[in-house]
Amino acid sequence: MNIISFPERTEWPNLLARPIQSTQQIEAAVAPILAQVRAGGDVALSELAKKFDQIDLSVEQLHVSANELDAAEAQLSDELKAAIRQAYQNIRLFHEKQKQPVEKIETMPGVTCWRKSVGIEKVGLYIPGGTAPLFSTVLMLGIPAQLAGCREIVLCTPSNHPAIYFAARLVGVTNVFRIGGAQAIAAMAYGTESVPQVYKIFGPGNQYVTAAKMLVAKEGIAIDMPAGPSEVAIYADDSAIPAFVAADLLSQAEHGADSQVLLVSTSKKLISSVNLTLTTQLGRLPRQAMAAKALENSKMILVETQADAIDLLNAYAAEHLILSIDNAEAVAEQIINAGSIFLGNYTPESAGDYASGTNHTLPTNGFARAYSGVSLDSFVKKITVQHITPGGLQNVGPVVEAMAEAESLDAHKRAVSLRLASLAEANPA
Ligand code: HSO
Ligand code: ZN
Repeated sequence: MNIISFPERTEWPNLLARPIQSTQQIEAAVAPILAQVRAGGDVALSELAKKFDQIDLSVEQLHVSANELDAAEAQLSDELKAAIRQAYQNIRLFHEKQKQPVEKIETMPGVTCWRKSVGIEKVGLYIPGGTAPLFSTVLMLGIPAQLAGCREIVLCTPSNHPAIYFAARLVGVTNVFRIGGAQAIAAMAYGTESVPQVYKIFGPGNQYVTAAKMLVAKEGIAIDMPAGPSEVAIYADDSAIPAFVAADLLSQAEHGADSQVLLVSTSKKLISSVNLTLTTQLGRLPRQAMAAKALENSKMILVETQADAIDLLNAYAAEHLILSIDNAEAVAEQIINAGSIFLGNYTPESAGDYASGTNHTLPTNGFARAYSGVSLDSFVKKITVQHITPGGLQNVGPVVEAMAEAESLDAHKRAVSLRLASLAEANPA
């Protein structure tokens, strides 16, 4: 892997830049697909399946039947089912604890305000087909949707992998459709004869799927976040175990040729050892071609001090950050930009990808500077509620009157003044 020693701070932006993705061309290719689905509904979906995926799918076959979903269970080993159920429980527990009790706040005597959480009524989950059947993502999106109380959970996937169907059943997906690509996003955004329209769309996908999500977002459909290729940054010192570090780098590199991994260290020795074992481990991977391509975009960076390492990592804002260092928890306190942090030698990112409990849908491409990963919050809206008593209005009313008058909004002021006057009339001093 590319090793860079002691780069100047002025070189950091270049060094940390993600491979550039030109979205314009892709958006131009995707826009007609969206229009076709919007106008043609189910028939368009079956035409597009033929055109792009060379599959004959009648309009009736778009919907995956309950029988097909149930049949998936018998096709999985008991071991895998037990693993999925355990992951389900851990993820559910972690997300369940994100529920916060409603707290009524009296901001002034007689003025009470609170927020209530309401699950987004209809949500759509997209699970890509492609080289890896991401049934773990069904859990990561479906569990918070289920906990949030979303009434309708629609899932589109071009894959018919039984584990995807099994996980869909576990999380209580209402309807599964055999639809992939940008057309799946269009189907959920606009609705068709068989696919219900949803209000928010979640899930990873290729550049076409991402472009489709961005386009429907402009039309007012909410999306989880702009998803880019997977990334991991690892900060390791001499307390790290080189073979573990290499394995973690490869675990993200194998996602795709466009993935990016980064190793940061103050130890030259550690960097050399990781580089050595990386080559050996890479040679043993079934997806080595893809991982090798990703490593071409990747770097090992030697820095002078821990302070440099922390600044660099905050500048990069990794989707995943592994701290394989002595004082990992203390350093984590100084990390201000990252999607998810993994501490110590025995916390591989894979644990978070599948089963420890945290969500694996995380901000990539530097979005961790301002975005959080998917959580229960992503599936709920918070509605504020307030109640003011007559006495409360006498307390807050004059404040509103003064401000409304200064903004030259007389009707606003009068909505208060009328009431205060009527109170004064009923209870003359
Ligand atoms: N690391 C991916 C999630 C994933 N890994 C799914 C394995 N399966 C993005 O966070
Ligand atoms: Zn992963």
